[in-house]
Amino acid sequence: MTRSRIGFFKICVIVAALTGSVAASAQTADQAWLRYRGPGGRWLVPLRVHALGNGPLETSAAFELQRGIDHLSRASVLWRSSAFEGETIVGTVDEVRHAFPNLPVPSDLQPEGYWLSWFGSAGSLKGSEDKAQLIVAGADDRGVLYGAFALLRQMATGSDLYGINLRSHPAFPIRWVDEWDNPDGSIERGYAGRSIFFEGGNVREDLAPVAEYARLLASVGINGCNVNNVNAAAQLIDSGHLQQLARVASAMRPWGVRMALSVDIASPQKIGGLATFDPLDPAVKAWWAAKVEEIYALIPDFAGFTVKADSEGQPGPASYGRTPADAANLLAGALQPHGGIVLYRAFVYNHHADWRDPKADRARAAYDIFQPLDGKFAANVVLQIKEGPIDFQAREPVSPLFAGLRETSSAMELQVTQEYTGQQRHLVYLAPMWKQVLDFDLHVDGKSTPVKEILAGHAFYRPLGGMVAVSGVGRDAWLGSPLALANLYAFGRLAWNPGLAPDQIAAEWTEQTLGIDPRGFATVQKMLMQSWPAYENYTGPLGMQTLTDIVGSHYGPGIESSENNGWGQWHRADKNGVGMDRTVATGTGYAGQYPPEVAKVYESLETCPDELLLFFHHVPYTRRLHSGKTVIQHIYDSHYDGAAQAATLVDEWASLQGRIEPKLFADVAARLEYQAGHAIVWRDAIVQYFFKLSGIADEQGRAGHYPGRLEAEEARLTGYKVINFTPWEDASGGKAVTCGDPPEKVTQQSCSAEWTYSGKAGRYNIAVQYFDLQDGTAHFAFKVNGLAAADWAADAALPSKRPNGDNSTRHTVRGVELKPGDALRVEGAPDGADPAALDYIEVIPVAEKDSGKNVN
Ligand code: GCW
Repeated sequence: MTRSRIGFFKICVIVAALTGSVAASAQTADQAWLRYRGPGGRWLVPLRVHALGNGPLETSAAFELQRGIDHLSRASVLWRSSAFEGETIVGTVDEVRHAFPNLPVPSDLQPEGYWLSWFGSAGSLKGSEDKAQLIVAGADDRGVLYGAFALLRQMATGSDLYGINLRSHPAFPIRWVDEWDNPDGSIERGYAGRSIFFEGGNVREDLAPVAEYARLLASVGINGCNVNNVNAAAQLIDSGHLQQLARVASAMRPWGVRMALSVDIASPQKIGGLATFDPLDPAVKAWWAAKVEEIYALIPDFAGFTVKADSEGQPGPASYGRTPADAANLLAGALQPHGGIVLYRAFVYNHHADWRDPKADRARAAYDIFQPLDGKFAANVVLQIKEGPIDFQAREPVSPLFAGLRETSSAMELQVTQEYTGQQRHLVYLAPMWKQVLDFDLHVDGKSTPVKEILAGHAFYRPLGGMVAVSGVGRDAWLGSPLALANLYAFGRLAWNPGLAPDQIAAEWTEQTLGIDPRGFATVQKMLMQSWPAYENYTGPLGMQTLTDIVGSHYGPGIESSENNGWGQWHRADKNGVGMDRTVATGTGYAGQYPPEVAKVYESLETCPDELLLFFHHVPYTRRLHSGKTVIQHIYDSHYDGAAQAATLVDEWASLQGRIEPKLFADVAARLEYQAGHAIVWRDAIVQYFFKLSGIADEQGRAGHYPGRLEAEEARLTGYKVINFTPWEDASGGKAVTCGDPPEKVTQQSCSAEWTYSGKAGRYNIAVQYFDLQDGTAHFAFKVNGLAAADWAADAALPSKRPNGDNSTRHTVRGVELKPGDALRVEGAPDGADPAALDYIEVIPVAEKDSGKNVN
């Protein structure tokens, strides 16, 4: 039925009273995508919700539907008339069949699946037999809940429900999020404030945000949440903490989200008083069996354990010469009688590898360790494998281990929390990356074998499998940045249906979250889709990985930090070439871990795709890519392109002004402006680094030339001292100036840098590149001929206590009139341990139509 036809009916009617009240929590799911604001159109839905059963999940489903319908009906132009009677009916397929024996209720819905169906006319008259019935039927309790959310999603994205007949079920049984929260309330690699679960060593009193989080998770079909860091604190499973954790499980239970815990495999020794944690020791086995009994007595629907062992300093079975299978099976044996599972992480590697050894290769580790154990794991063990063989880089090939396990279930681990992808300060929509991984064809036995088919258990007939995202939500607006929530949303949607297209998911999320008109959400959808390619371009293209500080923040540029150490994220750049030789013929042999069809493609320089060339091959800078460019030229170009793309995001968002809530608009605008500035930091660091190392000129003459740039170290300085920078490439020309020396408290009142302008008279934007350190709020002022043109506070929370690429920040003073001879001056007032360090200023002509771009 078309929307215009709807107008012929006297429609929609009864706004039933809400059956409950929204949790009194400051942090709610409504602040993410469950806003139920609607597309503003007209649709048809019976407003009265009727639940057939009274189980807790069904009650949540009915409550949520009623709440959503109520909100949406207020937001939309609905036709109301008391003449329309109908109901939205919620129940399991059994309940629906029982209540409506004549309806063609499907008998073959898959677990957790649902069926949405409309019966009756669109606008039946009061008293007529032909009442409209919109059925939300679930295969089971969870299916009911997911069906209710699916219906709400249809409504919120403007779908016509009249005549709907929709069935759906999840592709994978395991759809979990992992939180890396510590008992003290901090979150490993979290960028959104403190934990919603823990504080001060204990579970928090206020768990309302946990319930709201579970609601958010349920809305996209996520059914498990592992609540503590995989670098697990053993005490969390002592009896006192388990009592507390039972409250967390209860908070999530109404939304069908089962709680899981990360465990320290040395717990029997650390908290159990045993002399050993040897997985084959009978006393250890008995300890775990009793511990698991205790857990299930408190949390009957406990989902299971996640295990990080023998990895990055965590204890593991290797201490006793035992295998990961021994450790996993020990826990699996304890959990099995209760229906629990073990997610054993394949992220096991030697972080003291010998970087001088050309055969050493961290990428090989997971396959080398776990593939030989295939078939040795208990049925309720799932290997949790990071999507790539290294560690959530801007781009990696798919882990070959997915193809190497035929008798072991596997789940793919990925990160919503943007550890190596901009830490939520950069907009990077990751669904396109995940989709590539899910669709990647591993060609097992010469047959088409997309990763998603392996995870679904179809490829090797496995009973378990799925997707797990390290989520990193915190108390700061869930993920800190509003647009970053698109990643959490997309994760859930892909874990439900890996066949969905990332741009479609982006549109869905945008429409529900921002509720803007079609032109508006097309803009946001486009921005999201541009963001990962842009980030890859200005950080680490050609499969070099994210060229960040890998021993510290994992945030700003730090190209050499990955070399000369045992962590194994090597790119092996030297004066002649770059890339890691992972071929079978001359390298580490990693390429040979793939099935032959795939191995062949990566092994050969001729066929290896450009985007992964340097992951598999060490090549001279002058090697020509398939694109026709040399490697070095591609490095230069991609960084300039990436920074320009980041600047485009600023413009695109600006075009939405007035059509988005002002607060949200301003928040995102500031973040994108920051990102555009930081993309320039990345661009310049990598370009100047490779320019110096290779000595090869940029065909476009940009490397080493920065029009309009005035270096702080060349200014007339008062108080400021010139410093040699570490790493050198993170400051323009390798030098900056600082007003005192962090991290000790700086005592200087203020310093200044002054230049005499010698360019043409005109109107300019002045970019001031400074370093915004954590502990203290330095202040800056920009003056022309002694007159203040701008001042601002350096109050951002960025990583690192020293000036470097993590905290190099750009502030643009717009529309300044200049003439030759003008004195341009930056004054920096340090505060705390922030020495108001300064890199340069850049005088950028205002284009005829000032686009607000920050690039030169
Ligand atoms: O990416 C690395 C992170 C660690 C993390 C580890 C892991 C929990 O830098 O912080 O530790 O991976 O996945 O275990």
